[in-house]
Amino acid sequence: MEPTAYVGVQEIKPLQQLLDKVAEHKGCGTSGGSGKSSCGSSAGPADMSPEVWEKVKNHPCYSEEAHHHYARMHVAVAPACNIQCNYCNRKYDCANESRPGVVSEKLTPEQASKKVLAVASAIPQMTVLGIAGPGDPLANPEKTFKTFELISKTAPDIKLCLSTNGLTLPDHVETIKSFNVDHVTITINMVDPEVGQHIYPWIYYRNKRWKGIDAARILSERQLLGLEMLTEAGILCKVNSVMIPGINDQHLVEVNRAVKSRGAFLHNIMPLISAPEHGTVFGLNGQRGPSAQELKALQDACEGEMNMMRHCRQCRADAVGLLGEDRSAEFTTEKIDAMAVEYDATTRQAYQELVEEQRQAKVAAKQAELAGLAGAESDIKLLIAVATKGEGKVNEHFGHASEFQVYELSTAGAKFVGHRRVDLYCQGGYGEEDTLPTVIRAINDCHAVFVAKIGGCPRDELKAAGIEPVDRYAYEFIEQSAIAYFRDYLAQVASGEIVHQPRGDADIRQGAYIAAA
Ligand code: CLF
Ligand code: SF4
Repeated sequence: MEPTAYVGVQEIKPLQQLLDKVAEHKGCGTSGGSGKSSCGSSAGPADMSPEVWEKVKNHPCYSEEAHHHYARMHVAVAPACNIQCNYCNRKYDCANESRPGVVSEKLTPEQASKKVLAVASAIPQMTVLGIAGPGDPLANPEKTFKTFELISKTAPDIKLCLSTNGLTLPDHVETIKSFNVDHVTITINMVDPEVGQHIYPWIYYRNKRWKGIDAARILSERQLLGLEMLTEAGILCKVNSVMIPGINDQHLVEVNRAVKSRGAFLHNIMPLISAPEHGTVFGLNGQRGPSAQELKALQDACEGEMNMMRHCRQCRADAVGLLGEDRSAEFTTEKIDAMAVEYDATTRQAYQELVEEQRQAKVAAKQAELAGLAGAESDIKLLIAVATKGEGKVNEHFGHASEFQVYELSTAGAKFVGHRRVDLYCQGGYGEEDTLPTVIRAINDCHAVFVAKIGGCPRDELKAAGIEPVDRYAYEFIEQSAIAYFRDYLAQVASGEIVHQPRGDADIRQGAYIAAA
């Protein structure tokens, strides 16, 4: 039986230290009510040049807004790695872009190419192919670039994306350019070798194994050089950082500053996922991951400096589908071998045009609702959790949700600030009594949960925990509904009908990441 106590934000000492650091950090704010705080990965065409918007507008990782509508896929063609991270166990996929404990089916470039065509035909909103493991793509350059070569010939409308630890990145920038890879992610967890030595026990570089501070220094220099070279070449760079409380959590503010000054487009701070059963150094020595509010505080801290990604799902090296859904099991090698694959770019384009229409309707609905908040004055901010299966709508039942999307509501509007994985409450048509407390703990910092439908029992328990179940916006757009809810909430506070109370902290459900794998 897990404990049911909720952790108040004020009870977490490291979080307070982090907030102090934030206050010192010039340019950072906790994303005030200016509305400009939306310059996170939810940024739109008004926030960037037309060329950049063209690159990000249907990339589900580079645009939060796009991730409700467009899908990505990974092909696991890169098994080897040239460094060791303390949060990684080589039995599993690279934890720099995947949650630990997940094993992907390895493919040859030829198998990968066929898989991409099969997925692109079945999922016309799949716009991006990424290579993110299971080891480091640039420690396997032949396989990685061969895969890009095959796909750029057969499916030129698909964007190519790459994720690396950065050690050999400077050696490959020219090749990356030559394949028109527009998006590269580098995992940078530190810019100070003193910090780095606690994350990386060794690297293998220029035919030699380096350890400790030397290893961390070389890695950091190579990562930052690679970043500079890529941004100079006009390639959009995202930096991933794993937040490891007590090791690099406060330092990530400096990492943020360093990568921003070198032209990174987006910073994705992800929680450490660490459990003894993963067999990693951190898992075995009891290193904890951050709480939901610790993660959010750090992301807020860095947001004044640059675009922050908050919708990363730490997906598998063979992930397929919208972020947050996992359709990889539909596309195993065995199944693909049995498929007759026909790549039809015209049908894909027609489908994507429909997606764009829906997307524009969503944006228009949000803007119209936002007008109703104009002139409202209040410091109140609150979080809501939303059950959704895509399209930017409240369209999932409470019991069927494997994650909740979290929005922060303020007079600036509704802003996506994260997601929480949960175990399914409804199993085989019945509510799982044991699961409900874990779901509640995952959204414990939220004032309300928006759902398409909810049963009587979870409704009562949520209310008892102080979370309002809201089903009156079923199948409506999320942001429009959230703004309408917030307007009502402010009115109720103003009339004295309710008293605004801050909520506590919430869990990042580590176990659920594994269960969903
Ligand atoms: Fe894949 Fe990464 Fe490209 Fe996206 S994932 S290589 S940038 S296409 Fe996206 Fe997945 Fe997070 Fe990565 S949600 S783990 S950030
Ligand atoms: Fe593991 Fe990825 Fe780190 Fe390599 S770079 S050790 S595969 S987490």
